[in-house]
Amino acid sequence: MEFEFITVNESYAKHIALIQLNRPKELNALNLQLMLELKRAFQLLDDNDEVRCIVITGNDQAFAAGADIKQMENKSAIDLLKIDQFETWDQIRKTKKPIIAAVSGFALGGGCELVMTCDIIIASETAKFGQPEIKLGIMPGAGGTQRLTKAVGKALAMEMVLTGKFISAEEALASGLINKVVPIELYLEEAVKMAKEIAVQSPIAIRLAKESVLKAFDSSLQEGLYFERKNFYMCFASEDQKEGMKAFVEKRKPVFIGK
Ligand code: DAK
Repeated sequence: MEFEFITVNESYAKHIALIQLNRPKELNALNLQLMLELKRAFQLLDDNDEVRCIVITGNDQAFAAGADIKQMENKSAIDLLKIDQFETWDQIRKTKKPIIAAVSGFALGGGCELVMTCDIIIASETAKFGQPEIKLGIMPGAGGTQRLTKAVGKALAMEMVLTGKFISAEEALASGLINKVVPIELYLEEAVKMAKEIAVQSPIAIRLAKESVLKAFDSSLQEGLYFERKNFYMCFASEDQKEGMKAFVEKRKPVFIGK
């Protein structure tokens, strides 16, 4: 796959694809083209049956320092409306396969929002998370006020959004924003390790389970429980369910095929 601002490796490891943001001089600032490339990459990987888990990363210095301020500077509200970047973000959010973010350095503004649309977040000790839009006279627009608040709670979210302060990887871990902090030389390796644990499971059960967990964010408990129940029944329509349970009874490792 040929892209200008990202690189995509569909078979980084068995059943695992790697997307790398690649605008290092601009700290991976998310310009419009980069976001369109990301949307396309996630669609292609979602459609590729060989891929079971997607890892997205930046570089040691930055995951992404936010949307491209230079590109946004002179835009009017109507320009933004016409560009309709939300369509791109919505499509990325709809990716069915699990996404693990491997984060080092800055994850700010749109960069932090992109990280929060991922399913699991592994960070290096140097990672810094923040929603500094307030310092630019704007506010988060790609889910920051909602996902951050749901992840870390009102107190810290309010402080981060209203002051623009960054939090460290350790603070992000303690507040429930991320899954794990590891030394800088290990963050990608650790993310791929977790991707491998996911990739050996039934892709069907994984898809339904991801969908069900995400449902908890935008529904009442009762609605979420009904949704979960439907997806739980659906697992029993798969060959993988039969294989998984048969393997348990036969005391061997299951081999899942995604059917
Ligand atoms: N945009 C454009 N360029 C950026 C950038 C950004 N967000 N962040 C850094 N750069 C560029 C710098 O301009 C600099 O370029 P040159 O001057 O060398 O040409 C280069 O990257 C290196 O940056 P610094 O020299 O500033 O490096 P430092 O280590 O001194 O500082 C920093 C690192 C991350 C603290 C600093 O660069 C910084 O504060 N960056 C801005 C962070 C920020 O405010 N981020 C939020 C941006 S607003 C939407 C979806 C999402 C969004 C909006 C709408 N829709 C769906 C409609 C999101 C909005 C945002 O993210």
